[in-house]
Amino acid sequence: MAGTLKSISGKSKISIKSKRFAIIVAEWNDDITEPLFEGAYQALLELGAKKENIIRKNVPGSFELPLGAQKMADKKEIDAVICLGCVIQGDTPHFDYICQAVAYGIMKVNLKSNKPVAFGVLTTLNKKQALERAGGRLGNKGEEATVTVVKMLEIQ
Ligand code: RBF
Repeated sequence: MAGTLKSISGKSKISIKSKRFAIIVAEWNDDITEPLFEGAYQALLELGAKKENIIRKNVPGSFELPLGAQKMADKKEIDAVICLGCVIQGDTPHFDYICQAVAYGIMKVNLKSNKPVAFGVLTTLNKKQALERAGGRLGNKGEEATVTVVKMLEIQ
């Protein structure tokens, strides 16, 4: 697990005050991806990022996250990218195709850009499981995606 905000708050080895972040949000299942965005955004602020250094871009669905991430990671001024999406198995026979494509695509952007690109994509069996991970009893995976990129920025 990436760890919680509490686990790195005040202990981070680097300052992210001057770091610039892009958050890419899939519009599909936006009742889930909006709370994921809030979790990721608030965590960045809590860890010291400046509002003016955080940009948000929407993409239609999770399948579009890798291209959205690549466009952002290609920008010199962006230091890290957070991808947020939600694919629900019950809703789509495309589940495996979408999940595999997104995971592989995001991993490729990490390696190609040499910048941290977080996979904050819920892949759940149903809406209830997604809600539990978007600010419910199992935390907020958007927040964890922020913790992940901050930890990766520490690796020089
Ligand atoms: N995008 C998601 O982010 N989550 C989904 O659960 C999801 N289900 C889909 C189900 C079907 C049948 C289709 C055709 C698309 C789905 N998408 C979903 C959208 C997908 O990520 C992408 O935006 C579209 O396929 C257009 O490239």
